[in-house]
Amino acid sequence: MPLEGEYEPSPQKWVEDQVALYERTGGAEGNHQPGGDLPVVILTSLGAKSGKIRKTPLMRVEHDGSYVVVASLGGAPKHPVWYYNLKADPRVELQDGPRKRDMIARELSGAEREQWWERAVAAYPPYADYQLKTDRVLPLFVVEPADG
Ligand code: F42
Repeated sequence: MPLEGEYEPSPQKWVEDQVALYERTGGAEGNHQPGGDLPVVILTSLGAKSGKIRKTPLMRVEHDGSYVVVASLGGAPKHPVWYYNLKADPRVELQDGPRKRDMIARELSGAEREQWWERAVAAYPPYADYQLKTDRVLPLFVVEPADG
């Protein structure tokens, strides 16, 4: 069931623009990280305080139909705000290219986190540098199809 609510674009114009381009072209454009050529997905979440629809470009790390999203924020000392949305309500939507699906996000720990961390770093090596930059343990969420 798609999330319902009023879409509130990111206050970061380049993020707002990338989301609009990605959605307008079905992921054919706006599908790389700034200045790079690695694939990106769009995660839709519900604002934990506002209840608004939030859309966040994130690196695409996929395995057997599930994805991992990394709340890295470039290794900043604080979590990105979307982290709190997923903690408050695990129902998300993930758009990968032209396909947008209802998904459930679950924060990872232990061996399962390690397995997905390896996949994330393999897909986007800068994640390893980001983790070295901060004492904060970068949160990982596995994002799985809501219909199992
Ligand atoms: N960020 C990552 O953390 N990991 C990635 O892998 C990643 C990849 C990526 C690829 C391409 C690209 O263009 C950007 C990429 N980013 C990546 C950056 C990502 O898209 C976000 O811009 C970044 O993670 C920051 O997310 P943020 O949610 O902290 O954004 C802030 C600026 C924001 O949107 N703030 C809003 C505001 O109005 O200030 C509020 C957003 C929000 O969700 N508010 C909640 C609400 O209720 O509406 C409140 C939540 C709460 O409890 O406080």
